[in-house]
Amino acid sequence: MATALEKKIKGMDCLHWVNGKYVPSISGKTFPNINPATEEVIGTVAWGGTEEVNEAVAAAKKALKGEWGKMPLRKRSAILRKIGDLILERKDELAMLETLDTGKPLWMSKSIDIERAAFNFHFFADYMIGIQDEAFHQDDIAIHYTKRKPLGVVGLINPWNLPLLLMTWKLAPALAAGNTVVMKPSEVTPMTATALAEITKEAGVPDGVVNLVNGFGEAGAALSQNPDVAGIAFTGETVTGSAIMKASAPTLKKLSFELGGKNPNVIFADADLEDAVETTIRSSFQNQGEVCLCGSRIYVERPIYDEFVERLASKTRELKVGDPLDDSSTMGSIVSEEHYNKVMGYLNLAKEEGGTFVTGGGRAEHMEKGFFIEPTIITGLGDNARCVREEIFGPVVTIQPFGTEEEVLEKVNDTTYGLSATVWTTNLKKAHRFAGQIEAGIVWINTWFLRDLRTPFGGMKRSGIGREGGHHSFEFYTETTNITVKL
Ligand code: NAD
Ligand code: 6OD
Repeated sequence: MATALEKKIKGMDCLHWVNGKYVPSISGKTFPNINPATEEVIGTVAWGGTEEVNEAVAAAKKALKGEWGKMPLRKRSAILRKIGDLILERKDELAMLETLDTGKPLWMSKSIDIERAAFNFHFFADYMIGIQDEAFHQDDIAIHYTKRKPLGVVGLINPWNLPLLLMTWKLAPALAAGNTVVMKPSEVTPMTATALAEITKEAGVPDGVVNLVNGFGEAGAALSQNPDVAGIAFTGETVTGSAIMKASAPTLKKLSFELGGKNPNVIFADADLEDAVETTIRSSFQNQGEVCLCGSRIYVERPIYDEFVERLASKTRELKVGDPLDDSSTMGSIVSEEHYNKVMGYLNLAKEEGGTFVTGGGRAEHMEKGFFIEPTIITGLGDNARCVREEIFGPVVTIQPFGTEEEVLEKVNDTTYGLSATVWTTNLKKAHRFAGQIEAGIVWINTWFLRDLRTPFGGMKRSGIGREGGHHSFEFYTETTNITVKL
């Protein structure tokens, strides 16, 4: 259960953060922030648009010329480490804000979102020290070497599902590389990023280096259009990625996109079934299924199909959808009314498409208020059903049987997305052979969402452009000059 301290935190009003200070919108306009688990208003959010974005970008541009970019590496690294430390010091408060904003269980906010947000800073504080440049001097004619420079002012635009985890996943490497930034959190979940802004100042980040504008898509669009923004790191829907690419085209910004997915989870007959079922519960329903990596298309080899469906359904019925502040809840509410309606729309569609609900199929009726949906397993849908092809981004999975490796590989790759995939088999040769043919940026074998922050993270096809993590993040957040010295 939530502690007394956490119960006291009821939300907060969110302003913008420009040049080291919280500021309201120029127009004074705000919009309400709703707790999706109670439908109560928990604060107001400053409504930023082009004017606010332009001010924030101007502050970030000015700060580029200041001490930040010139700061010795060790000092900048120490500041990043301190941000991580301060996030951990404020873990209970930040976790509460995250839960009030998203509806996810508080224990999850603490043990996953906020822990990882701190680790993002600790990781990049260390990693930045080891970044290497290149040098070539094979003959006596010249020496060639590269020098990395910050990209410049970078826009960080993020979604609502893992708000602080994803914002810090971009902010930490952006700062490590010496950039200045304008953050644009989701309008649905503004609180932790807004709190993070002042944490960066407390840790020693100079004014103007970190800025934040709250608001809707128009604020993100203004960032994408601003000629002084050198790059946009965006996580969100594929269609929003297209809009950002279009808006950024006239000023040819560098883009890093982490977009949607419809990730396959393939279970071969020789899999360790117990492990596959346990992990599939997580990969289907963790964070209410609102994780871009969730394996929402499950394919099971025919000899074990019935047993797998039965075992997964039985474990799914043990999940407890409930009050996010209650530690015994395994799932909380969907993030917003709008998203709840979208997911419910897909459940209605599944019925029309001829699907069978093995579990769930609608609202969690025992919850009087809030946007709660039962974990839902659907069988009986064909490959062309919209629920099998489109990203639902909720606690909904489909299961289909397959006969051969070739057949399932075709199904796995028959999608415009290419973010991640999971494969379950105890046959090592098959695991490697199959994984190597999957058109996705990330493939997990006999596990799911097991992360090492040095590895490339991102999707192919319409699931993204570029990779984040380790040196891949530095490739995005820096520009390189090659210098040649004639001998
Ligand atoms: P979204 O695309 O609707 O919004 C994301 C952000 O973009 C928000 O801050 C929003 O205000 C802003 N935005 C909206 N319109 C914009 C525009 N025209 N220009 C610039 N910015 C704009 O996404 P969402 O609904 O918040 O998040 C869910 C989506 O995010 C899902 O598709 C999910 O798969 C994806 N996602 C992907 C990853 C990944 O790593 N690939 C991670 C998390 C979420
Ligand atoms: O673990 C990460 O680094 C990451 N970017 C996770 C994204 C999850 C999507 O919802």
